[in-house]
Amino acid sequence: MIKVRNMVFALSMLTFAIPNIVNAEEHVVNAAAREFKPAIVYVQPGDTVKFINMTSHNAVTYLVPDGGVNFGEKGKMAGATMVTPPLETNGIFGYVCEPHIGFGMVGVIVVGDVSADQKAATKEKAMAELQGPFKRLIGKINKIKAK
Ligand SMILES: [Cu+2]
Repeated sequence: MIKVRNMVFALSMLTFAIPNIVNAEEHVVNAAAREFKPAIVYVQPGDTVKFINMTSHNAVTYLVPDGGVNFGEKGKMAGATMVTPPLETNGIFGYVCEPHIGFGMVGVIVVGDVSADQKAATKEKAMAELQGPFKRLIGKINKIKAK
């Protein structure tokens, strides 16, 4: 009896999970010379972002929405390619290439619809928390299209 119940539970979880897996998209960002292209990416919750041409770069989050998962490893190169974990949390993820932060090699990933208030709050957080060249993320936040 317990086994049947577990099976039913497992199947119901599976049917719940499948649509997300099928719909999840992988977006590509190219680490071209000293900039991320595109530097602003709009994704849906559950999507991933794949960074390519990363041999001499990394992509490390310095700004994450509440409850959001960081990606990239501080002080470490990414390898040839790097894929973020599924980005489930709505909001703005700001990341930088640490070796090239001085060149403004930074980018943002916008997960889901972001309101003007959310955008303003993220900008405020960035101004309060980010130092020196990391403030370059603010320029990218300014260019995000709020909905
Ligand atoms: Cu770089």
